[in-house]
Amino acid sequence: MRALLVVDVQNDFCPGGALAVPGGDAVVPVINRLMPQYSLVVATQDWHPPDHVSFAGTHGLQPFTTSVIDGVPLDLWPVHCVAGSHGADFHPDLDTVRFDLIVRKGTKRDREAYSAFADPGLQAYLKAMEVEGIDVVGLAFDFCVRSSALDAGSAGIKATVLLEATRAVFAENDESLTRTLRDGGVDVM
Ligand code: VGL
Ligand code: ZN
Repeated sequence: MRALLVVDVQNDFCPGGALAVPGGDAVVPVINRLMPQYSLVVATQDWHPPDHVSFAGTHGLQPFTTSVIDGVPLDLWPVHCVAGSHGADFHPDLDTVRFDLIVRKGTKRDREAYSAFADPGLQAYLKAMEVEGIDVVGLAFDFCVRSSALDAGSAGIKATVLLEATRAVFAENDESLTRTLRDGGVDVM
């Protein structure tokens, strides 16, 4: 079976949101059209505590920088997708009734989690549902979509990123990103 993985199509990643991805909301109608074509649809939500380690303010640092914190390099962001906030809600036009499973990630204060597979639950679920391949869509192409697609491969699930249904935060990386993904065994189309 093939499943669709809808990554982080949340208000904060759409125009007007705290960590807006340029054109992020444009993926919504495309994803709504895709979902009925899959027998299984899994959605993720970035879901952070208010003092999450990825928030620049937690460290008194500037967002959109990378810092080494406790020995590990970490991308620092504005406060976004705080658990239960409007920014963490799915985009209002997204057909959420199509979701079979919702995975929340980045829920632990001290741990960043870009990948839907950061927690072993999703891999176990997909295995139980006999999913062999997933198509990955949503936001953002250069962070959570990328990381989820690469991790799927390590979990033994063939991943394909559908370019028409994803957008990047930093758009200038699109081509090198596609190369990185293909080198990691992910199809991009
Ligand atoms: C994401 C930055 C921070 C994403 C999440 O969903 O791609 N990016 N948190
Ligand atoms: Zn986040």
